[in-house]
Amino acid sequence: MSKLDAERIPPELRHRVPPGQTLTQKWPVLHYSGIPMFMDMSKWQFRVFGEVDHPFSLSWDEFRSLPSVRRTSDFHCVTTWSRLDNRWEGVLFATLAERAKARPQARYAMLHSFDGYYTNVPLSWLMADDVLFAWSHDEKPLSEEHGGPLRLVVPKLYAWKSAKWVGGIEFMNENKRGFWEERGYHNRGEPFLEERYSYQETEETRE
Ligand SMILES: Nc1nc2c(c(=O)[nH]1)N[C@H]1C(S)=C(S)[C@@H](COP(=O)(O)O)O[C@H]1N2
Ligand SMILES: [Mo]
Repeated sequence: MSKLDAERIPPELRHRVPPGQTLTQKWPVLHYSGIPMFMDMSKWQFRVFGEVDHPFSLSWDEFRSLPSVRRTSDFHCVTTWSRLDNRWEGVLFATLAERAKARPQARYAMLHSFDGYYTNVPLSWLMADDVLFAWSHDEKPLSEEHGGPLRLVVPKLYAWKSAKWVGGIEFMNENKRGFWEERGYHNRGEPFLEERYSYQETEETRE
């Protein structure tokens, strides 16, 4: 971020804006391919599988009847924009992990989306109280272009970890790389440490 950009950020917000980021009120749309079509929500299914004692699938109605929460959080995209104070409503990742009885040796998850996208996140980050599968943003139903009917939100990692059109969680013993993580992006992606690219990885963040 240039000095001028940094100066445009109001002083009281600066601690919330990671290095190299600028603020936007708009909400840019970014994805690698197209928006998947959900012609028929009666066929939508959310799958929880892998290293769990109790794998399960949920229909849309079943997913919507899980206990839900509201959270307000900031969103940081690696392409250098940040959008503060997004209001989300949905189901905590932890609610699904507890229901699936993730095995003790499961330390990572791959999030799978209906457009073929996938992204990996350590469970220690996903179990945080601000990580949720959201169907609503700023009091409106989540639009298709932003991942509706359902997306993951991981506020403390770069936005490519927040899988849109998400349809499944795979619990894993070992970390595998996701779509962008295989294409030069950082395995972890912590914005305040500016973990943008894979060449910045350390022993700890690569495993
Ligand atoms: N399913 C899916 N999720 C995705 C992506 C994608 O291509 N497919 N792109 C990611 C990237 S790179 C970013 S920056 C954010 C952008 O979210 P937005 O379009 O809602 O701003 O979605 C992430 N989630
Ligand atoms: Mo991105």
